[in-house]
Amino acid sequence: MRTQVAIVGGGPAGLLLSVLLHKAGIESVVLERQTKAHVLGRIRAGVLEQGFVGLMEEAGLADRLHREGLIHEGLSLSFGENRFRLDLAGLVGRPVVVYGQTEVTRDLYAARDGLGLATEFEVDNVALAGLQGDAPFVTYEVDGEARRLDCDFVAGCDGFHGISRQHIPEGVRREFERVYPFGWLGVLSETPPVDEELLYANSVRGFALCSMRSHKLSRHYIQCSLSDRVEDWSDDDFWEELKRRIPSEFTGRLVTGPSIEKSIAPLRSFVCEPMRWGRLFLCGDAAHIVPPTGAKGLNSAASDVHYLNRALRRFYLDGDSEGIERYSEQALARVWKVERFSWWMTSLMHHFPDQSDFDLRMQQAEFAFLGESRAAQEALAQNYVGLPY
Ligand code: FAS
Ligand code: PHB
Repeated sequence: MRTQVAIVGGGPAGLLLSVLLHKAGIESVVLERQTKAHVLGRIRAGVLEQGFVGLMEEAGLADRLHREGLIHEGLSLSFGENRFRLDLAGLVGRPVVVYGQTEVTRDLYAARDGLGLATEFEVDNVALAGLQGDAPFVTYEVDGEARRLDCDFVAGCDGFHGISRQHIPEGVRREFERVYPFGWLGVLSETPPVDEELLYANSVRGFALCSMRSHKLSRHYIQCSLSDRVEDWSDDDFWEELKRRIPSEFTGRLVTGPSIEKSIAPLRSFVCEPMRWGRLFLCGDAAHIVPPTGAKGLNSAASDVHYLNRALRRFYLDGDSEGIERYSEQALARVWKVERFSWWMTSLMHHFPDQSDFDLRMQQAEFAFLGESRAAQEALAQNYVGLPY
């Protein structure tokens, strides 16, 4: 089989790239390790930057997003009983949209099916070859049958645990990582959100986040120990701990209920440089990971897609290779700013097991300054709504 762009990974990055390339008449094939049902069963991100919405509009996929997405013009941040509202729209003139990654992925798969775009599911033993030449190819198996996909370029959109990044030789690849000494225990429940907007809370007991997917579906998180297992937390224990971490003005409004999904996610900051090697381009979690505190994981996958889509269009439509040559430099310039913001917000809003009393005072002083300084709030808002592409 032959195509122009082989896309390894059928998550949001790979799917969005494939639809945008199709819009420009550029062929691609998506190779996905799991079944479609498995991919659609993942509960992950919940907040979209305007840049992401713009890409979905460019792909012609934003109708349901505009119908069902919740426009959020602000959010709350609390430290113990101290709380302030960050007026995103008032500070930087833009909101964010609350619309689950699951729905984004559903819209992307529906669009690809409607366009008749090729996806190979349950692929095994994917390997990349010829990346340093002008005729790369991908080998893989489906039901034990060996297959080969010849292409011009490979987009490695296969996430943190994928194989694409490993095809950049160790002597070429530089990896930067910080693993955080805690995880997030997340619960999805068919209960109304505690407030109209998101609440990020820090307390001496640790971080909590009150988010949502709709006015009837809530998504809550609490910081937990890395040694915790989901089965260690009953629903009641989760709700009681969440109440201890959010301001008392919210606890009375919190509607609890049975979890319909419960999972623990580890937190890490990670970047791989470069994001290109010959005809291979890394995109999304395959190249970088952020702690979800700043709601940037899915959104930084989108900015990579923007740069790669633009680079490949210049190559195929204008015969111009500059976008391809500059992809890694351009993508990384934004990735590192997003990494910094996500690290900063995680450092501010979590209780670190080894933190000293002085560290706690530093967190409290930074939080107090944020509450008083419009300039500090504007900087936070600029990052949260999304830095320019
Ligand atoms: P993905 O990991 O979504 O997709 C990669 C795809 O490649 C997967 O479908 C995988 O099955 C496939 N794949 C892997 N290896 C392969 C191979 N060898 N061959 C073929 N296919 C292969 N971000 C936020 O902004 N907010 C959040 O709250 C949030 N919560 C998260 C919770 C968890 C548990 C995780 C893991 C991530 C979370 N993220 C969150 C980040 C997440 O949303 C990612 O940023 C987003 O999924 C990135 O999309 P992709 O780059 O497409 O990677
Ligand atoms: C979510 O709704 O899952 C969510 C929202 C904001 C974050 C992280 C997760 O920062």
